[in-house]
Amino acid sequence: MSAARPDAVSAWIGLGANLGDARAALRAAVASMDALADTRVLQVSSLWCSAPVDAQGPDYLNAVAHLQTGLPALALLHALQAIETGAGRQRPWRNAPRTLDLDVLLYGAERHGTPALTVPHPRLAERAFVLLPLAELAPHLVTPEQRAAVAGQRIERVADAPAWLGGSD
Ligand code: PH2
Ligand code: MG
Ligand code: MG
Repeated sequence: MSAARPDAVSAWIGLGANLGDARAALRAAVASMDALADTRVLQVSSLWCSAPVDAQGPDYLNAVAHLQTGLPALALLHALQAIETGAGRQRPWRNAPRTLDLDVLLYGAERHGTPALTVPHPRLAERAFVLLPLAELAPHLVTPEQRAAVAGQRIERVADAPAWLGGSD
């Protein structure tokens, strides 16, 4: 684990996968994020199983991780994309099934919009698979109205943290 700088910011990362051994991919991604320069994983949510939203294919496994990082937002994005690539991520079409997806949901209080990165994530509030694990870690970041708006989406908590991060299933 590399020490985060004292001026590091809190970043909230959405993890998802619905191809291959999704649980193993999410578990490995948590370890890879913790190994990034100037970055520590402070908290990881439970593991959730969710129906694809605006997408086709198998059900997803999803989780949210809370990082403390000294990396600037774009450097963090690029580091997450390298982890996705290392996990065999391919991008044949928009929202295609994937071996690993790592999305920057929130980067401190920063509001930032470029073609490469928009934070807060523009679809954060539309997705139960983001809001429910995020609310576990940071209830103050999710309003009752946001929860109510996604109440119709199929999602189920399948494993507690940190148990799902352990070596055996
Ligand atoms: N990711 C998407 C599109 N749809 N649906 C679920 N349930 N989980 C995801 O992670 C997900 C999705 C695009 O990144
Ligand atoms: Mg995504
Ligand atoms: Mg993504």
